[in-house]
Amino acid sequence: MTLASTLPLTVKADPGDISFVPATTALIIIDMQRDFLEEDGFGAALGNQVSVLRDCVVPCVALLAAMREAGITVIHTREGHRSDLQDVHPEKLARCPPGKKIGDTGPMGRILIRGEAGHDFIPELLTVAGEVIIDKPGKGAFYSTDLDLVLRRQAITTLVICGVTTEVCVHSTVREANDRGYRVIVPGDCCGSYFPEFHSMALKMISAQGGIFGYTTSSSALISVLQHTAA
Ligand code: TIU
Repeated sequence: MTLASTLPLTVKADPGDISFVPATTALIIIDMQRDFLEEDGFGAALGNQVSVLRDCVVPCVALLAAMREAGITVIHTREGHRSDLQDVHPEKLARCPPGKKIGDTGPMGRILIRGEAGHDFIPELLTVAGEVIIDKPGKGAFYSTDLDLVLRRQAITTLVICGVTTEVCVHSTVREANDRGYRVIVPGDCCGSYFPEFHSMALKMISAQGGIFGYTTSSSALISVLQHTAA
């Protein structure tokens, strides 16, 4: 296993180029689950056209490979709930359509329930041994999880955050991370939304005002600095 470098790298980003140290950086891939990216899952139950999300899969796969190669910590999150629904706020349930609520049975098993086929990661982005999985009941990955503990134990200070959807779970996590003092870098092409206009505005919101929540960049910019160092 590669040990991540302690030397800083600088990546082209908005609102300005930003440095990060591989050894104190984690890649957090948000909710690349079948329930969001495939037909008949939670995303579709909410009335969304899920095929729109798939553009971010190939860039995510490439970024994940480069991060693994560089020895950078990788964390995957999944949105989902206990089978007895004890961890679903009634308010969240109330906003699901009848017959397609969280816990109802769909073609990929019970919608957004841990252990069901739809709750699992898409086959392109499966985990490997040693990578932490955070099962989260909310949109933000810090809410009601041990993510902050896992990161602080490894002295992680920079988070590269990507996944789906840009303006919902990615944004919630970016905001939570920013408030906790992490440096946040978001590769925009590794994020996806059911609404293209929300995707682009959500990315702009992160880097506006001098980087109010963090930095935005691309997978190719990150991969090129990581590979340059590895060579
Ligand atoms: N509906 C939507 O855009 N997103 C979610 O419900 N969860 C995540 O973003 N993962």
